Amino acid sequence: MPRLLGQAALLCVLALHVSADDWPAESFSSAENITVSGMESDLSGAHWSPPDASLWVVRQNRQVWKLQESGGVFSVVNHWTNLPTDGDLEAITQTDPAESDMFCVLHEDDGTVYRIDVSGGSPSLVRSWQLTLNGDMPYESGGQGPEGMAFVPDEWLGGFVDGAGQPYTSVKGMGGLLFVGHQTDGHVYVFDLDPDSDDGFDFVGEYATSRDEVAALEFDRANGLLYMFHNSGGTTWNETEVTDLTSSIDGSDRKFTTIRSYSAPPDAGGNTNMEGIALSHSDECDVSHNRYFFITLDGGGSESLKWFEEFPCDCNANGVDDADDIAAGTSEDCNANGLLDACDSIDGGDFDADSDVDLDDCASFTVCLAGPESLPDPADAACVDACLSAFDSDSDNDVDLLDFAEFLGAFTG
Ligand SMILES: [Ca+2]
Ligand SMILES: [Ca+2]
Ligand SMILES: [Ca+2]
Ligand SMILES: [Ca+2]
Repeated sequence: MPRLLGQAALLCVLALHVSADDWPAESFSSAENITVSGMESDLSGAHWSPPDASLWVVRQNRQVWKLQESGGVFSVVNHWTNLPTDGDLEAITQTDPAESDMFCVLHEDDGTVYRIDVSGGSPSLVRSWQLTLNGDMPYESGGQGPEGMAFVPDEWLGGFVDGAGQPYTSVKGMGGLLFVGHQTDGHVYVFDLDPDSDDGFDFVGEYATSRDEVAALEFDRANGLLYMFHNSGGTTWNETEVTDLTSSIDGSDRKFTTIRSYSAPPDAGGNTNMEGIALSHSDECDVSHNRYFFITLDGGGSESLKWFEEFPCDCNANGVDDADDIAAGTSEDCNANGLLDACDSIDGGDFDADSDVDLDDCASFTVCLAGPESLPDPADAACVDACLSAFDSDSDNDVDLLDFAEFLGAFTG
């Protein structure tokens, strides 16, 4: 084959699978090991709950732990055993994170989702839905079954369509849809659950991903992106694929749009049977624009649950890490609170977007003050817009003493 033609053919092959970016957070060995006794084998799924900043972890044999951070350490605040479910649990999520005593777990064999209430201390079964019942989603076969689960509220389903390509939001009463990732073919199956009826659900659609295995799903309620974790089933590869839930026809499948992919941490050695992920949401970023990412390992022994603190935020959901947005000059963080200003609400005198108008905001006012009919002149010229959003109350493109009078009126201290 002529050399150029050969190169073109190679490029076409490469284009079939867009290679993942390097793991963006700290190394596996640098990440905190937060494994506790009892997690050393068969740990399978994880979920992050923003309202009380809790991490939920499920083990195959009907056990769930809830952990919270205090003083830089994650420790167990609850541990439930013998859940009223079948045996092989592989994923955990919440349909409403504000309900801090309710969660759902997924049974791998037949794809049953159990909704559990722990408000009474011991776990009680609220509802169950066997999602394989009507043949929409395959049972486990040859060790390959439904392994990942995430709930997506209706407000984030604007670009989502059902299997027929039609816009779809929930109609059964749950306020969103349940996404289930399957190890066979790496497809995601979406269901509309009836909260009041055992086995009451509608099948919404089946979606291909960029890999032929899905081990875990986690949805970020702050940026509307779904994080899909692929595990080759052993030591070959692990990858996090990010989708905005839009999809298109790809051969005989409908396939989710991939806006980003990350390789897994490369230094986990042979210990790469990663089966679960959780991540804090992109409105929980630190000042370096990073957040938490957790990985569970099946058979990881004393290192079965790892906590990474440097996973990048993407609060504006553009597939670009926010720190890179800032470096490229496409976005700013003028109030230095870790969120891109486009993700903040900077207005009404509240420059640092912390829901008050106080002396901190007053200090920023003095930086932005340039007098009548002059654009603000902050040290970072890219922050003119942030000055105007916060302080130009009469919308005449200056920050002057007329605006200061309004600022004083809004002062909350
Ligand atoms: Ca971004
Ligand atoms: Ca900001
Ligand atoms: Ca403020
Ligand atoms: Ca003004």
